[in-house]
Amino acid sequence: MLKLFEHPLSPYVQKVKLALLEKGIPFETEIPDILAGGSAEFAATNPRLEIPALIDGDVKVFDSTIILEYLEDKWPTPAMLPSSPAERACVRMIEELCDTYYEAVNWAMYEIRVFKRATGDLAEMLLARAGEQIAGINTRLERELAARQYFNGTAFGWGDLSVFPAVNAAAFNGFPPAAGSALEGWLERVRVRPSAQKVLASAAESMTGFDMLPQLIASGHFVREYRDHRLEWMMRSGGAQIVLDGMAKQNIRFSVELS
Ligand SMILES: N[C@@H](CCC(=O)N[C@@H](CS)C(=O)NCC(=O)O)C(=O)O
Repeated sequence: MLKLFEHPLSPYVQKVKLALLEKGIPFETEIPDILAGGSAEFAATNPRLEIPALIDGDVKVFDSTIILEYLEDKWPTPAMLPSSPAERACVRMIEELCDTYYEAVNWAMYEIRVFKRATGDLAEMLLARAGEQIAGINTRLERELAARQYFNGTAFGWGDLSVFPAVNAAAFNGFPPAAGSALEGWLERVRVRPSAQKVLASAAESMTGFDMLPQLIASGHFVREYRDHRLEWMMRSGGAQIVLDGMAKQNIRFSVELS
């Protein structure tokens, strides 16, 4: 059986789980202890020590997009990618925007609200920036969706499983799609799918004990990876001091140096 290294709140993991569930592929899950370096099996599956990472027999795959490609290649039906090259390029570009732009905004809100990297005026300012950015990307997604039922066209697919974790997390954090918008209708349509219901149920379950997280961060027992677009979000949105504090307290990390 496939084994997925995961955490139920990770939007990248949620993309992969949605594809597995929509395709009806059985899989088991394990939450790796990233702080302790993960198991040897996890480290061998993803040298970056990030989730998601997938094991299929002798095959080890990391990175949500590459895992989605692998699943599509090996289990082509039901197809998550549309059939024409232009439509395929379109949903991949939507995925790219969600993975490298939208995701960072949601991640930053967790850093501030749950991990308490900032409080008071700084927190308020950063959350206001996040709200403006979400309004911007939701407007863009509204244009992409246009009059279609799904980002994939007439059926749920790659575009939808890429957008859902992002728009849903923003809504959960108090920034839902505009009332009466096509994006709002789309979110309601996707939320009731059995695959999305499963993903949301395990995400909700994983949130117990979250009130302990600020203490774990402050004590240096919990370290989060700041890389790429996430690091950029902090720097450009006014959180440079958060990055410097995290480096000084060693409760942030950058990506693993490969050997
Ligand atoms: N590009 C990767 C990104 C994966 C990623 O950043 N995962 C986060 C969880 S959402 C992670 O594992 N971070 C490790 C850490 O914070 O130590 C993908 O698409 O899979």
